[in-house]
Amino acid sequence: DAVDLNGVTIMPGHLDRRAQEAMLDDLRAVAKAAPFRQYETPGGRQMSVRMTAAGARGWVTDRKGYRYAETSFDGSPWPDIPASVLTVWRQVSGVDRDPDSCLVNFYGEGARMGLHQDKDEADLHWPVVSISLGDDALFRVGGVETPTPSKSRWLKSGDVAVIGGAARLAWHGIDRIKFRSSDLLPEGGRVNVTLRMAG
Ligand code: MD3
Ligand code: FE
Repeated sequence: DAVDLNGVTIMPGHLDRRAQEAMLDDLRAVAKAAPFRQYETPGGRQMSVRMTAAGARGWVTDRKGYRYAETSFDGSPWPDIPASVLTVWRQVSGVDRDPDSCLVNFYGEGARMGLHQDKDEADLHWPVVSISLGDDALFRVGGVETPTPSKSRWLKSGDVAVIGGAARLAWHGIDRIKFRSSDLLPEGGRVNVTLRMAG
């Protein structure tokens, strides 16, 4: 059953093992066309998470700033959002328009994502859908005004989260992953897919 964490709705085990494997295959094809990269923040720090994207727009960052780009780093359009991923959005988002942006995050050993707010999207009323694959990750959600106080929960492979309403602007991050806690990725690590309406 669904779990609420400061307004974020988590659906543990939404995807069974077969669906996780099929989605991972689709995401490997995305990463073949648009390879994972370690982006630089505007402040000049390298992120520990590796990223790529699918859809009309992909979130990127470099010294110039955070933004949505219509092309990947080699100048070509991002690959299409896989059908397996769109299916989850249609099941859980509660809206009848498909997302234009699919960010794919890869967490290797030691990768983390500091507390932040997602506000680079043009219209913040649309929900965000997040899908976790692979290793367990300690997810943290704070408030909308301040990062603390916060609540945390381990996200596991196959868990899906829907973020809408007031929680859309909540501070959140990934404290750490439990490397090799899942055998979904033979090489270890965690893949997170976030679906958004960016444009
Ligand atoms: C809560 N990704 O890519 S997904 C991100 O697991 C990001 O890779 C994390 O935060 C990850 O921006 C967390 C769950 C999530 C996504 C968006 C949110 C939680 C959110 C937006 C607002 C509040
Ligand atoms: Fe985020």
